[in-house]
Amino acid sequence: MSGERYNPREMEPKWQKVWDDARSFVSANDDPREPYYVLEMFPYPSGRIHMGHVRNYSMGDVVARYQRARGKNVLHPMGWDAFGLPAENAAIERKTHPGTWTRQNIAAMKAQLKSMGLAIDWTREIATCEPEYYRHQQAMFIDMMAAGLVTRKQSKVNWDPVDMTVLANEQVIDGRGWRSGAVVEQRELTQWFFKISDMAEELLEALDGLTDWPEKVRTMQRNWIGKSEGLRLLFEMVPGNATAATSVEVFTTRPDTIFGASFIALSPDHPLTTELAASNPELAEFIAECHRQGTATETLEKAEKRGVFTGLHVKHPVVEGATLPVYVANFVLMDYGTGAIFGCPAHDQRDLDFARKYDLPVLPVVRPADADAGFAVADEAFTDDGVIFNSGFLDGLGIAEAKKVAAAHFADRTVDGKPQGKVEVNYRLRDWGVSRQRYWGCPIPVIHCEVCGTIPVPKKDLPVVLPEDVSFDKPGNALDHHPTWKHVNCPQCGASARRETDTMDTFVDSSWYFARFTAPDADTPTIPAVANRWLPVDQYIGGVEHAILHLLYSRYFTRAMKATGHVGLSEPFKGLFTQGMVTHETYKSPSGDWVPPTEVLLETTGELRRARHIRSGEPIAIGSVEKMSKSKKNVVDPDEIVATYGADTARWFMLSDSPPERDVQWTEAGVEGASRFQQRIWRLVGEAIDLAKQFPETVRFSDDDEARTLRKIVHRAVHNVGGDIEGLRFNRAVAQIYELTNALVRSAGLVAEAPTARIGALQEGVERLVQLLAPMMPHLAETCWEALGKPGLVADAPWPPVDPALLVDNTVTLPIQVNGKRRGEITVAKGTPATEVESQVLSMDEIVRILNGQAPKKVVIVPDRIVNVVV
Ligand code: ANZ
Ligand code: ZN
Repeated sequence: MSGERYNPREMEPKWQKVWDDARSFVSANDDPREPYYVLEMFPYPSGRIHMGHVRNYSMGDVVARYQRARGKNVLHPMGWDAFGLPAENAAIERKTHPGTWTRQNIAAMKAQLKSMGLAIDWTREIATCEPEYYRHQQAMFIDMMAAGLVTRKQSKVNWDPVDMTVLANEQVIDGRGWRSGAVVEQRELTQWFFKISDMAEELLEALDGLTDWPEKVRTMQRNWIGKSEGLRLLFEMVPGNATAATSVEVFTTRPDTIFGASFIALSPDHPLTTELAASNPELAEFIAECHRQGTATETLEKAEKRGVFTGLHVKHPVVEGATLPVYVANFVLMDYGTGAIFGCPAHDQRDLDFARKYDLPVLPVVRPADADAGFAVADEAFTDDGVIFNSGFLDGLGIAEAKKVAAAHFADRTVDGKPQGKVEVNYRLRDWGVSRQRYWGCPIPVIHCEVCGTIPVPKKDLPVVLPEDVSFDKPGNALDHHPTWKHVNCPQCGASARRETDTMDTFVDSSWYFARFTAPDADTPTIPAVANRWLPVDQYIGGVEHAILHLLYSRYFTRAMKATGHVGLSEPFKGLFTQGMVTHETYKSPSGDWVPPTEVLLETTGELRRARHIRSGEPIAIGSVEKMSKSKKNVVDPDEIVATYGADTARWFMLSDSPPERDVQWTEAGVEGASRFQQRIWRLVGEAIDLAKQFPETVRFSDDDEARTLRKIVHRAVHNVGGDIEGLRFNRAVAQIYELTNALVRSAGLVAEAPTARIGALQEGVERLVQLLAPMMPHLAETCWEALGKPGLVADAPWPPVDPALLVDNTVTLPIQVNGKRRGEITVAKGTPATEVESQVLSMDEIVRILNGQAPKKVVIVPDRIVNVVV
């Protein structure tokens, strides 16, 4: 059989069918084995899988197959994050229904995933766009309303004044509507919210317990939640101001800097601002401008700090007789703290930029410990720790101490009959606005009745199904435009009422799919006992781009499901792994156009690499290595790779080349290397089979030195590969397998020259190698397993046991005496327990022969010294 090339194109579909027919990866909820849940973030059905998916699912698949081999009941499901805007855009462009487009994409991508040979339980497949899924989401929304977890309030949306529609953030390009090109406005709309901010503290604290998450993800979540402890501080208006307001309340985290205050700034949306703007055209114009600028945190941070003086003044709270001017400033947000600040330019960069622009005083009040009283601030605010100065009763204190003293000082004073200062904890985390004015999402199950108010759809009337006959001719929410859908009778009083036409943010869909997988056909959202058995997900794998929102929302939603009785746990993901990206070189033609890798011919002469266009022959410039993206055309299509090299090669390369958390660069040379390795394994297995046929009598297992050396290599590899897979160090597992293969190839050469006892060890080694490969190159492994004449599927074979004696280098060799006569020896790990040594000795060929079926009278073992068998 050696000599034949391994043909993945023939073997891969064959084994995929065998696994399918055997239902190899279907997991039962009542399986008594220990459960293990491995999950990769489910894909959006965009149409085709990309290399990032291949990498992600290859990793999850290794874990799934490995844990199965370890005897676990593995849950490894797949589904589709199937709602969202691209389907509506496609509907507009192609005049198809979003559902048609989505379901076609799902079918295409499913076929692609199947061609990868993933060990997935497809019987649990779910798509979030199907009523069978979203009806349960609607039921939970109603439960959450009843539990007080949902609220309705005013919130800003992007409004396209030409298309007369709300735009999603990604539809606003450079401040303009993506279709109309009109300047987008901010509008207030009543919207649905999940009250996630109520859980800010809990979500923050519980991060400490997520020890199997990358530290960087936990840090990102902490920052997103953004806890800050500070003070609400009242500033008294100077009498005679042109307003009825008698005070302004600010939020500050730095009351220690109060002596350095030089102005007050209000948000453009502060009620006082609104009041003043009524009679101040300059201010009104400024507010309008701020609204055009948008509220995205990013834009605000980058934008120039600007403001308008209101004409008002407040009293300086600690400097007798001094006053501070009141501005309206673009960098003060209405929905944080109190929507007003005091500015201390010397110790806050935004305040400093502002002060320089409007010529306001910059008085330093914190100096570095080693600076003197002449310390000044130029263009950079001083934000480090230091010593308070220029600050009356705070002088000489450290920052932390000064914060406390200042807080106590203001707590004792009153303004407007209230304490001037009140300690307060603030969180940056906002409530989760889930309303979307879109068709292709989960309808919010609510009815608005003029008599009864806003009431949930009775559960018996669920699901609230999206209408099929929709038109996308008009911009905006097709659900709202539908002629009949929203007109219903009130379920309470029967009067004519109106359905809610907002649909849910698609992040809601992905906040509980992992729970639905545990009982995908249940007629309740979950079967709590089943969900509690499977969850939390033991290992979740996905892109770091989801480190904040998706993971935070899932953590919140799991808590909401707990509060409403759908699960019994708070944290959905025990282990989290974020994989790096797949990158590729970029190529550019002389005219400056990006050129896809398939059109580029690479030539290497020595150190020099050059590229030409395959068809035209024109020179191509080799550019930097970038994340694969359509815009730079540096993508490789998984289908083509699978067709050319096979899925195993693609999987192997994705796992082999870099640590999984780092980026991996896709290169032709790398894939070819992986493909050659596949053939090498196949040749080795063929050789081992031929040798076994050639020397059938020497195949027996024997334990001479040579054989033991090889066996040590084999057992160490089994041990290490298992450990590396458990630690998700796939590239190291791959490296171990390469080494093992080298050792086995060498050994096969030696055996061929001079058949020795080593042939048994070679045989064992090749079998183990195939088992180690099975999680990574499952098709090749099955083919080899079959060729070796092993029964059943390697996918069902238990992970090979490791002989601990072969892992330790400090072994001892004990002489074996039978009735006082030396009959052989045994090598075991130092300190091997007597019972273990005894059972090994009694199973040795030589001893079995001497005992001739009799049981020994006595076995005396002096640990690490000698074995005496008495018959
Ligand atoms: C005075 C001060 C002096 C401040 C100083 C900082 C440095 P974190 O830690 O993120 O909570 N702030 C308060 N409310 C704001 C709002 N609605 N929009 C924009 N900025 C706001 O930040 C709290 C600090 O951010 C507060 O402390 C306040 O400025 C500002 F040397 O007060 B500080
Ligand atoms: Zn009613």
